[in-house]
Amino acid sequence: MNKQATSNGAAAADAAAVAADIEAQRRYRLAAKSSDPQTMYQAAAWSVHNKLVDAFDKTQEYWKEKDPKHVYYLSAEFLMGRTLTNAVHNLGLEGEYAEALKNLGADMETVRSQELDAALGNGGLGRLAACFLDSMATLDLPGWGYGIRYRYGMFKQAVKDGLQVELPDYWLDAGNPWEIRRPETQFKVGFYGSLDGDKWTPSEEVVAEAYDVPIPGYKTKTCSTLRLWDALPSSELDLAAFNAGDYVKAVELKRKADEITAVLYPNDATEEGKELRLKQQFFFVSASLQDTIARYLEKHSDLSGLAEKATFQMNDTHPTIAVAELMRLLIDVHGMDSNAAWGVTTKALAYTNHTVMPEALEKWPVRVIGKLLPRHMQLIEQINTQWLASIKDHVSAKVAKEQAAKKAEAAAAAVKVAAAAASAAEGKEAAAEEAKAGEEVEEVDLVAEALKAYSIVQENQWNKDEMLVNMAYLAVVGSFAVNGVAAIHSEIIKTDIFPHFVELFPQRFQNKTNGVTLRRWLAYCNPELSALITEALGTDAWVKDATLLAKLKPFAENAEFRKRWRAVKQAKKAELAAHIKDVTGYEVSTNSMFDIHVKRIHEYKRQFMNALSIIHRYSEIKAMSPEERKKVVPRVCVFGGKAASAYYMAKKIVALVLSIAETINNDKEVGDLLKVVFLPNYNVTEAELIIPAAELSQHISTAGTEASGTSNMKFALNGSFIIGTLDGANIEIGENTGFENLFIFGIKAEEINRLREERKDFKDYDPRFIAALDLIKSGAFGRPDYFDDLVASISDMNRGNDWFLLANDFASYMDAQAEVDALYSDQEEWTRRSIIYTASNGFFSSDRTIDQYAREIWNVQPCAQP
Ligand code: 9GP
Repeated sequence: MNKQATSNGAAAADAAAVAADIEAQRRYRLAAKSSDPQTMYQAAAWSVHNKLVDAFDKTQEYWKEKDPKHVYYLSAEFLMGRTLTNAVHNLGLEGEYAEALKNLGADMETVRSQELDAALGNGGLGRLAACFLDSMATLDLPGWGYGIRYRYGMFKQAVKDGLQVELPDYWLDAGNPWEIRRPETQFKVGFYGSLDGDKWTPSEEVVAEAYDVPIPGYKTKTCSTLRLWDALPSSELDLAAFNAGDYVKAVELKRKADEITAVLYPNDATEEGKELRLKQQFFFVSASLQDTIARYLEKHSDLSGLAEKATFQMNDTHPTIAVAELMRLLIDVHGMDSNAAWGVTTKALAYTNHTVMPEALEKWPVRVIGKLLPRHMQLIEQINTQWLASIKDHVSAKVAKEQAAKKAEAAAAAVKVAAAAASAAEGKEAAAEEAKAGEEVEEVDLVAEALKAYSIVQENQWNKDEMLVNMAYLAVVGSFAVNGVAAIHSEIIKTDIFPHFVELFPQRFQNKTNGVTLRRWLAYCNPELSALITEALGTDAWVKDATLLAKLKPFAENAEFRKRWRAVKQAKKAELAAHIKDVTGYEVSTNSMFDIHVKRIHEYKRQFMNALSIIHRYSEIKAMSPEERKKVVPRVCVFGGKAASAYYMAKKIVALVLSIAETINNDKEVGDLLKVVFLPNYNVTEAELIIPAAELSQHISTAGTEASGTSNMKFALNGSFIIGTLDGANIEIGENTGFENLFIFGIKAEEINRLREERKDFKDYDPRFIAALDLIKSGAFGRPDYFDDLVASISDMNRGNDWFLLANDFASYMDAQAEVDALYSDQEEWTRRSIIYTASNGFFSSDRTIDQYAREIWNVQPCAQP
């Protein structure tokens, strides 16, 4: 991929032009005299920015002229990470920029490390959205992302006194060269107020202002956009209040607007928090819909054909207020009648479900929606009423059928009773009559009762006085397509989350297995491995056509190739080891196996189970003789991930990992046989360093709980083994790689309900599991009281009761770990299979995923400039 800039005259001239451009940016845009790395980064970034603007304008002009159908990806999260490397590579200018910076006395690596991550996301959901944007542009698909320009994004995680602390992430502090402010693109968004019939008069208003983040495709002229909204007050200052000396009131509007775009996922435990989250969701959805409608109307006279030109993909439930907002815009603003509006809405919206975890299947209290968005609550009630009316016949028939079956059963029983009675004839008649009377009364209630399971507006099961809007149900009713993100997940949502809807329209439900962009997650983050792959295949075409990776398979049998493959892994491990030393002070040996567990910290992801297995390993090593210790496969166990600030147990898990690291790493007897590291502030940039260095990666969620996972794909593509459960995309990775190459353990998804019912007594747990818990309780890792609740959550019937079934899986997890050690001892075989991982998983390119979305859901065609 690397163009040989220096050996090629034209490229050298280009490098000179790039250098002149970088200089001009430094001198005139930044007015800087110094050449420190931050200044050079800014200058280089602004220079790339200009090239992106050119590409962006040409693409958008072309699309405007051709008027192709677009997809609009509505997402509360976009976890973009850094941009510089990605942009120069996608533009094909990496050689020129590296050379130009060198000529200016700077170095690309130092310069690029100055960039702060755009962490406008939490985890897999947000990073998936970012990968999708890259693939849409690369495939020349007319598509935009729409989201919020959070000023602080996700918090910055630090460690203090062995605990996670959350710090604000000032990612915009030094300015952001990757965005274009669009003061000419503004829309008003209203909240609260009153309803007169169906006429809504909001009492608060903010202005949404657009910022475009250009998204260059790889080896194409296409450059699309991620449009992020900032909130401005409808008037900067209340001058009357200011003059009257009420300064707080004078700036109140500004404060309220600022609040909307301050942080991702404000804590919604309080009523105010809930309102703010809904406000954020409505804010970006309304602005995005108004924006697309305005652009559509530049070319078309009315909105009846909107769905032929636009699909809005709702990423999880966060943007699902779009169902009501699109209806409102069509009816109230554009004068469409409500039936026609419903037709357009349900043809334009599609919904992706990303989880079965209740916390992300949002349910907003009717009270909160009614107060913040009274017109939308009215529309949701109307949608629900009509929806329930439309299915009443179906539900009645279903109830009648069920009743008939029961009746037949009851009649048979009644006959038996009657036969036994003294007067058979009398008894029979009386029993039959009795059964009939009972059923008639019951049937009426039964239909109403059965309809509740389909209702968008539902009673809160914990508080009978509160009614909730089930946003996922609203999304399913308001969309033409609903999809899950891995094969198993798409089945689980059909059976467990939306069974009533599947029964009505099975064809609406689909699967789109996730993917990741091979540009960022292999080509750019692992240039050494990339170069080796390109050399072996004789082409870099695999960066765009991931199926070509399969041609690597024969190289797994080549000893010389394996040696080079191992050397690359060793180099990446050395980079990570240096980083670990920098950040934590711990020295780790690159002769150890690098065993990585990085993802959001959550009980279902079971970092706790990994921690317990490490405690067991530690105890085992301690108990060994020096001879036995020689046989131990040394490991460096690396953890990374943020615990949501209000997630009590997750924060304890972080603390536990930090505590065991402290004890084990300082135990001289154990030395290099076992090291434990918690790398703080796991983000995209950290992942780009960690993943290429991994030899084993952990994806050990309780089966049925992880929708897909996407880091498993990134690890596999970088030749890392997977130890994991039969969950999410692990299953499809197993199908592609061969299950014999994965370390699979644990229960199956279909077993979890039964096992939750049948949980054992603590004393019957695996003794190694009990011993590990005992060691925590004994204070061997410090603060025994602090971990009390965490330990209780998996060992106390009354306090958590091991909901995620760690105890059930522990023994087979330990067996799988033993297999890992055995295979690692055979480095030739280990390397052979590592190559097989990379060669087998081209399927998980997000280009494949997006191509499927485009063809099977969006009906959007590529539109490339000639
Ligand atoms: O937890 C899922 C993860 O399994 C999946 O890979 C990712 C992208 O589809 O979405 C995550 N879901 C969320 O973060 C919230 O629904």
